[in-house]
Amino acid sequence: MNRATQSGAGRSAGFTLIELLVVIAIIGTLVVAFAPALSGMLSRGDEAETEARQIELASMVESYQRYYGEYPPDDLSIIVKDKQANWQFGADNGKNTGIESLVLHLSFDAKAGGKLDERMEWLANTDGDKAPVDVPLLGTRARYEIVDAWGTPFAYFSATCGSAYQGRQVILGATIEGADALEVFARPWKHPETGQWLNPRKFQIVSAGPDLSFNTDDDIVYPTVPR
Ligand SMILES: [Ca+2]
Ligand SMILES: [Ca+2]
Repeated sequence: MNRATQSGAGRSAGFTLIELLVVIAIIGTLVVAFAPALSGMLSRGDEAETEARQIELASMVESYQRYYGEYPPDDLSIIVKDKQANWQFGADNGKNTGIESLVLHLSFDAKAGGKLDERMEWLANTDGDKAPVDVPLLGTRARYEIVDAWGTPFAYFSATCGSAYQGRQVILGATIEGADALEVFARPWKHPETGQWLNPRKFQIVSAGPDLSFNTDDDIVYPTVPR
């Protein structure tokens, strides 16, 4: 009786070891098989987060337009309203200009629709520049950009100052660990079929997407580019 029990226990331990190895092998196979799908799911999560930021931001831009009668400019040298004329932008380094202008214009007056002080996690200062005085509402001299889910500043284009959008902007992109930030160029989008500007006379908010480069197929554009 005793011998039979011991023998059974020995077999059971043996099977457990084999089963363990089989389970490890199965897990390994599953990880290899589903890693691309998992990566794709994470990427889609970043895309959804980026789109959500664009939609909320667009709502702030429309609120600003309803309040001031014009869209926020994408050029820091342009002061749209008298009440902002005394505010000091400081010297422009030519980087991230459109989105920095948007941050500043949304940060002058809470009644104009800007709620960026509630979205500080969206803000980064990839080029490290500063204004001579604190930015109203944000309470800091940092000239912030609004970034997408990959940490690249959005490109903000406004057609307020003419029927056409201005040319390219220089964006200092996401910092990859151990490397200098990437300096990339962004251009406003045109409708692929008509060749006309997307959202004419209004604005565009463009994310470089997962490839961190602008004007490529994975860009996430507000409003959406028909493809
Ligand atoms: Ca900046
Ligand atoms: Ca891209």
